[in-house]
Amino acid sequence: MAGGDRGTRTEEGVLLPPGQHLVRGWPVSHYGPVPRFRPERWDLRITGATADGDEHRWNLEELSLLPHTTVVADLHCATGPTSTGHEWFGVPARLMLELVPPAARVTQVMAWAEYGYGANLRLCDLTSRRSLLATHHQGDPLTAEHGAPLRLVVPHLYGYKGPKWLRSLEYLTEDRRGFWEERGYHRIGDVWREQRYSHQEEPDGNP
Ligand SMILES: Nc1nc2c(c(=O)[nH]1)N[C@H]1C(S)=C(S)[C@@H](COP(=O)(O)O)O[C@H]1N2
Ligand SMILES: [Mo]
Repeated sequence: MAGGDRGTRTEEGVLLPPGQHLVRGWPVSHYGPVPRFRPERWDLRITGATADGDEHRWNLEELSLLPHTTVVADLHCATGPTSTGHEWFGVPARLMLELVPPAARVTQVMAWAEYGYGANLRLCDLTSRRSLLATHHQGDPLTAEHGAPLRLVVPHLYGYKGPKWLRSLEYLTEDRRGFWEERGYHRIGDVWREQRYSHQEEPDGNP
């Protein structure tokens, strides 16, 4: 069974993480307004403690020239709903970390979206085989409300760990909390361990 011995199998054959319920379709869920996409101004940046000390940037065309892959995954919101069967297409997050290696002292990464939304992630969650910087969903470009032109997808973590409208990855050398992590949500957010709330965090956890 994927993800260990937790979770329940629904009548539809979907393996649900503990405490989640199945929803039909694909709800839109985020805090704040949907940003307007301005292609001429848009870039993706990798900043912070890079091994070479430099900031790296890609525009959408440069990003589209990188190797892409498809990942089919469910999307688990930490408030309970799970939507299923999402086919994401994009650049493996692991590839970005290979192109721009973090300095040895980097402990985690802040994934930043438009309007200052951020999610802190461990390096191991980003280098996980199924983590993706997605541009497409079920073969079509992402819609504005679902994160166009780019969103982070980390299938084994709750939805709040996957910023829509992704703009940068910042390599961090100290512990920092993202938007929902500062508002009572878990700093790791593993759905199969039901790491939903910050009060569940263990003091010796990593990061
Ligand atoms: N920029 C940004 N990304 C975000 C959020 C947000 O508020 N802002 N909410 C997250 C949460 S809590 C969830 S569950 C998913 C929902 O994605 P969906 O609207 O495509 O279903 O987006 C995530 N990405
Ligand atoms: Mo969510």
